[in-house]
Amino acid sequence: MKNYDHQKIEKKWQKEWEKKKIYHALGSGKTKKPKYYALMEFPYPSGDGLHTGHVRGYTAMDIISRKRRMQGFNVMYPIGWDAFGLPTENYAIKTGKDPRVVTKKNSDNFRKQFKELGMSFDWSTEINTTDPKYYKWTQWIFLQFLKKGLAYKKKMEINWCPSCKIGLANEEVVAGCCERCGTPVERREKEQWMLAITKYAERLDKDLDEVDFLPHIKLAQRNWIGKSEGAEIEFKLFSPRVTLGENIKVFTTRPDTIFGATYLVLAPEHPFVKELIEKSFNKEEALQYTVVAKKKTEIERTATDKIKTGVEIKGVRAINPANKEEIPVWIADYVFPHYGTGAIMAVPADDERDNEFASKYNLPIVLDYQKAGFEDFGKKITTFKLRDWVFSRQRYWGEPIPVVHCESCGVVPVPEKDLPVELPKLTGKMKNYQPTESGESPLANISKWVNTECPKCRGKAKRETDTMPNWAGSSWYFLRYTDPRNTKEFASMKKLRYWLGVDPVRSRSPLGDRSTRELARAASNGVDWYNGGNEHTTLHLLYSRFWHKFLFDLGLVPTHEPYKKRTSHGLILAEGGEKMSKSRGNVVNPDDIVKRYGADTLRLYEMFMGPFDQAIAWSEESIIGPRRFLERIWSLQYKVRKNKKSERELYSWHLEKTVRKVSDDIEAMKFNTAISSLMIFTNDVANKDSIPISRYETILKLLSPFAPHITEEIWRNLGHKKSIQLESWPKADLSLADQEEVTIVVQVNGRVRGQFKAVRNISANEATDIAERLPEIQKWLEGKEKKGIHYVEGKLINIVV
Ligand code: ANZ
Ligand code: ZN
Repeated sequence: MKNYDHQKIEKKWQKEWEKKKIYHALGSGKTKKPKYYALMEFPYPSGDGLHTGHVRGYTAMDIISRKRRMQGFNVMYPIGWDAFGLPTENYAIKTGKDPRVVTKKNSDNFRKQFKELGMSFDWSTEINTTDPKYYKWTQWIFLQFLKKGLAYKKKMEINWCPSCKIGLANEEVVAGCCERCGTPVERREKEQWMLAITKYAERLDKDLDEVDFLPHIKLAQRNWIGKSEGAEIEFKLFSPRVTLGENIKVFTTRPDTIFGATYLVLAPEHPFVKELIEKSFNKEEALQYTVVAKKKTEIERTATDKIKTGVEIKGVRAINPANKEEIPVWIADYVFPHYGTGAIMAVPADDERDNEFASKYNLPIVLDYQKAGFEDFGKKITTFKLRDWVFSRQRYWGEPIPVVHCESCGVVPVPEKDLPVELPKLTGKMKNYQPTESGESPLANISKWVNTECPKCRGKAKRETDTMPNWAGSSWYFLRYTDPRNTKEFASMKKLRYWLGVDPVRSRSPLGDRSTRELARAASNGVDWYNGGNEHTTLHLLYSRFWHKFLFDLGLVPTHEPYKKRTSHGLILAEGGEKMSKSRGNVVNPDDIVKRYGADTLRLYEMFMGPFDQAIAWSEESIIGPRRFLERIWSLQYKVRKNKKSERELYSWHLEKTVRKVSDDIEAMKFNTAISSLMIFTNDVANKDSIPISRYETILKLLSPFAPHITEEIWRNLGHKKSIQLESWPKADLSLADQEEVTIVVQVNGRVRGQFKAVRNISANEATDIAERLPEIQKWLEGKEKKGIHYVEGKLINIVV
């Protein structure tokens, strides 16, 4: 009996699989198998290497992919590197290295690690967002946004991290601090490139109905988009000194409360504020308030525990259109400039925020007011919390925004034939480039690169020095995988159609009157299954849906949603339940585990450690369980009985139930319970002196997506010439699975008089029939009148006489 030598086995099969290209996805027309596109978010190749947290999500999609191949699909499970971004740039600056060199080294390491984990990636489609051949198309897509007026420049108050020296999107600010380094964020005004994602808000919200995302993912997207339906109501303004021309529009979701509106509130940033203050009696005081309020971050303003502040615009009044009463007008920072109309009618009787404010400033609270009909005042409007996307970064390591600024022509897009606009190589003193104090990109200092010629008038022009945010390359990468080496288009429609399926909305007519939504659900469209981190539920997921819809509108992609199904996994925490981080020094490197226990054990452990969607703490001690299980599987090969004795013995209800359970649990991402059912079955047979080969082979097949190396080795030891992964997935014989044999106890008048064996799901009638025929029962029934039957399924039957 040979020992289970994981190091030897794993290296051997990884080499063999690569040589035989068994994970290569075939193109359209090359196979009759149905396609399956399985995707896991591509990693940022950091200097720390892949950690055990990464392994969880990739292993999960690897299991799905391997099962799908065995189910007869042509599977693509691709991988690449989302490699632009700050950590690499900061590290490069610190060490004086070129970020390209750093990126190459890091991604080489990630690749090696992934291979050692036995991931069934199709390496022929590997991509890297920092490759100019890739970001050429990221820039090209940006130019399409520009052409359609969806990319624009705007002076913006931005969140500024004084430590990273970078502008942050709202999404990158967590509790008032920089998401990356934790430094408190400041406000700064800067010209920024923006992408008009709000133009797609309605569709991004509505089309969630059509996709199969986990409920909490849909909810998070909906909350982020923040669609709200209500009414816009106009209030006339007047002041004793002047007549005011324009009315104030307020947004309310409760027009029925208008009779209870006792004052108006404007956001400090409301466009009327400046002029109204001019006309007020308390100019100084009001002005002072707006200056202070505008300095606060949004986080400070939204904090619910904070004491509300505001100032009245004295001398300016409004008329409540419902009861024609004169009401005061205030400025307060609990009203936000970018939501609704930036102004509200305050109903302190029914709105908590208004109530708190009114109590503080002694404003009237009318409790008993008349309710209006919802339709009586109002123009119906819809508003969204979603804002346009700040698309500029003032850093080196990102895609250059492909426009030039010409002295006479203004902003001119770089002609498509001149793409990519490559980042300048770092030579000489540029090697020590730093983000600038002024907030300009370090690219601004590279005059040779910046100074260029206007493509329109050939006059002097300067290149845009802002680069794109690190969310750009990931907004369309799943499209590039389908056609990664295309130099003419970001991906050909033919390949996109094959891998994403055809959009049901476009091809709806032949199916007559079925609703679009129904069709969309029924049709195969988009990436079949996309798994990723919960932290990307609102940003990356929404951004990529937005880009995809935009490309759909241009006729460049075949579906209007990119992902058919989206799931997410919980984090792996360090031992003791803390977050794994380099600074805490508690990061577990998978390389050590792979060396000591093997990739199969690590994969199995990570899938077994707890429910997939929940955060779970690493525990070195617990790895031993999965390792022992694999050793048991290994030793069973020496107990195999090859001569098939009888059909009855070959199949058992327990095996069939295990097949069914593992198959179903993988689909539901209940990997932990799938594994435990395999363990239970194995324990069951391990106690016997031999195992029929067909049962053993079924177990190996079920285990192979989880532990591909050991199962492959044993499979070949059993004499098979081809890979176990080319076998088909076991099908449960459901009739057998239901035929578990149980012992049914027979009682007469509540006393046990006998028993018999039957299948668990035997009906009450059948059970009665058998019970009454048993000789040991018959003697208790003879000559007596039957009064009733009590049957407990699969357990007990009581005959009352
Ligand atoms: C009167 C009222 C009475 C309101 C009542 C609520 C309850 P959602 O549901 O989140 O969309 N509001 C409107 N614009 C605002 C802004 N820019 N900043 C802060 N608050 C604003 O919230 C809509 C409600 O939030 C609106 O309905 C408005 O207050 C307030 F018993 O109007 B309501
Ligand atoms: Zn010009």
